[in-house]
Amino acid sequence: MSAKPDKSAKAGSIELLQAPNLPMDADAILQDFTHYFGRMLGRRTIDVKSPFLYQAVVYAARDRLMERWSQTRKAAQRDDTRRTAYLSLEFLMGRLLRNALLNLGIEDETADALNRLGLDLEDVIDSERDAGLGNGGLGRLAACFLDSCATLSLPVIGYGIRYQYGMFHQRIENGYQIEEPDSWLREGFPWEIERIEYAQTVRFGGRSIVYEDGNGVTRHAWADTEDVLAVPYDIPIPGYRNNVVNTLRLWSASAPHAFDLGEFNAGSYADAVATQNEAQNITMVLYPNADSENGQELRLRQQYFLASASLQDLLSGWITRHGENFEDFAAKTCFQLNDTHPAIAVAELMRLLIDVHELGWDEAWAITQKSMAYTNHTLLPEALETWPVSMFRRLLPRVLDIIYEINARFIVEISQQWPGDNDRIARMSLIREGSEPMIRMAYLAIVGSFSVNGVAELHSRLLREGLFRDFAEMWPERFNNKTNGVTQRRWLAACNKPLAELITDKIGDGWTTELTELGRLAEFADDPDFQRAWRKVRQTNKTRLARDLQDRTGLVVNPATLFDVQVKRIHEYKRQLLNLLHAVYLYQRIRGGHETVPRTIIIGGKAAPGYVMAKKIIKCINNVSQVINSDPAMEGRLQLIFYPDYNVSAMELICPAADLSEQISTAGKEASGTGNMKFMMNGAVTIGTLDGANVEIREAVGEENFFLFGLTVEEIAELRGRYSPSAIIDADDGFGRVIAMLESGHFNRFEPGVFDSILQSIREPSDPWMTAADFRSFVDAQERAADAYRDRAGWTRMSILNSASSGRFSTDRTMRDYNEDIWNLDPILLDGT
Ligand code: 26V
Repeated sequence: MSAKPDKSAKAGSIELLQAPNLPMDADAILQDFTHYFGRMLGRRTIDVKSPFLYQAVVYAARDRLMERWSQTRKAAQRDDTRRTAYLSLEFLMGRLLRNALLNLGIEDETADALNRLGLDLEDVIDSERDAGLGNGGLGRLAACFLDSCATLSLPVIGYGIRYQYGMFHQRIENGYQIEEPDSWLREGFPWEIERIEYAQTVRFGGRSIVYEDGNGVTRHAWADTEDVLAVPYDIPIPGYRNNVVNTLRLWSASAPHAFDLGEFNAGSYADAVATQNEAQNITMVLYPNADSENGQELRLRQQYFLASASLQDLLSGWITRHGENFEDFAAKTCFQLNDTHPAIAVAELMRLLIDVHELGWDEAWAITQKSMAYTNHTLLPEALETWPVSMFRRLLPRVLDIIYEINARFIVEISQQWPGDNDRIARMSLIREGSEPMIRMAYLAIVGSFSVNGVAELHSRLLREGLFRDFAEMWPERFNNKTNGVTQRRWLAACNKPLAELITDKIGDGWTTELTELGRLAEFADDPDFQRAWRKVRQTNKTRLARDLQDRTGLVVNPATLFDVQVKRIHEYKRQLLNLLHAVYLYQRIRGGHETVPRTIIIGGKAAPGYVMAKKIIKCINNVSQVINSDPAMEGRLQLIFYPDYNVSAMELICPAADLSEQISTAGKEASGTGNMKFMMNGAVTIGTLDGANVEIREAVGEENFFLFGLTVEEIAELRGRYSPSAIIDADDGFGRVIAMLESGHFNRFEPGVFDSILQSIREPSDPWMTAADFRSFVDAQERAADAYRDRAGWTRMSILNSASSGRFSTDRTMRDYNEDIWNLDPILLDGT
């Protein structure tokens, strides 16, 4: 690399010449690894356990991303094309190393280099900690989106928060979940680059003031604020073998000055240092989604911090390129809001355009409405965000003014369209009146956006017809569906290499960037040789998972059994309880002498620390598991295992090994699901309700290759009000015995009463999840699945067809859909491509 004066660079600055891309062979990688390990990290002894091996490998790989990264930035800069900022409080990235090597195409070369030192790349890959900056589906979806956007060369930048503590680790003690902090940054995170030069100031508190500027124009300002510095850390997001490297920019909070001089001079040194601490608190910890965490002030600070820092960042880039001319801003910028979490960006963009850049209201509103797009990820009413007006007034007074103004103008619009319809105004108002008036963030997002989408066909329909009905009536053209997906690079190529190789041998490797190519596997679904190879791979994967299960739980698992898997956050609507009731049912049947297909039921997932019922469910699964697994009569027939500390890396081991994928939520409650897609892609067969993307999965694979059960959305609605779970239990002997055994205290001899609340919830006529209603139909579907599993060839065929039919569920397709209907981005054109 050398330097030269560059006319395009800022006056007085010198631009480094673009260096040629680094060599990708094992020799060169080994040389760089040695340099980083020995000279940069200052280590001499190669010990398999050392975290510095991993760091040195990352630096060697990162070097190979660096030139491509700056080339990507340059190309976007040069062409000044339209771009999208994906705003999300969560990016559940998991491990990054294997993915980076895969996308760069240097996995073998890196393994080779390490081999020469007697090291195994797999061990190094396994030593990486998960970047657990998300709760579950919503955060992982954002991570899959980034991979697909880079692969499609779409100019999309992710904006998020660099939490010091990500998703907690889960330990199980006496069956109970114990949370442990995830200090994932402790040994350093070698992927990130701090960019202090792009730090932004975010303001809180103070008061909103009105003044007249020099030209006699009335202006607003925000005075006496407490300021926090937002420092960006950039993570490279490589596309699959296309030389594109996009950016995930995560903001970290710190005090604007190391010391507040006023306080320092007043002698309060400790208070001055504490100020630093207060600022850092904003990005200290990821919130787990639970009711009890709703309405927390620190969470609102996080949301505003992300929105404000990201918008300022984008605006300052704009001004560098265009000066204070915002005419084309909306044509060249799109903000995609990942749920309502960053929805405050609607008001913040207005504030920045009006107060800082001195645009008029109408001009600012036109820009905002043309650039914002909102994705909804849940229908659960308790998950819809509202914030107390009083909290806004204290924390963000000027932003509150703007929300009131948006609402006032919106209400005028409603009354023009529906004169005198005051009920409608009350229903739609951004403010829910009451003793504690609340701001409805979803409504703010809808009013401020040109696009509102759900994440599966059913979910989008329910949004239009139910939750957002009034809004869909007012602006039908705004509402659309974008069915979720997952990236096949991580969720097949990287996590299931044996299957990926088998598939590629058969149909070539086109599927890595065009997943519908998998459809060509269908013609081999009955081919005995292919079936045998397919089964062999699946057996290998099941053995690998069995080993992992033994490491984690001490239980010995037989890989020849049917692996029946449900892994996801623990929530009542996902009905892990229904799964557990079935386990007890099987237990009783087997004790009664009934022979069935040997089965290993695996349930994994975290409960939000404040979600009491979810934690009880974990305890109950563990207690039942204890009884089943220690009963000699179950030996070789039934095992129930709770998988502790479920996370992204765990899913990479689990989904290639599952036979049966449990997607058993109450119809109408799971917006989409994405685990369902990972399982399907890897050849698991789904047992599920007509909920979320299950509907589309079943359509794609055919009803004969899907175990359907349960009430539909309409049937659930129809049953409400006359639902009588106790009557259902009384009328069904098998079900009655299951409940009786649970109620007898058989599974909690030493802790009487611990499961009372769970059992009560099942018997509750107002049970929103209607577990009892679906029990018998679930058990029947499970029996059909077991029968099908007995027929080896028949099951293998179903397994192959599931994988073959998963083409639609790639985030490459999802991102093309977003791009065609919402973003309209041109792909990045790199020099020489
Ligand atoms: C949030 C909260 C917040 C407080 C009250 C309890 C509660 C319960 C659930 C949630 C979920 C937040 C949104 C979310 O994670 N949705 C998930 O998004 C996935 C990606 O679109 C989708 O596949 C899942 O079905 C959906 O649950």
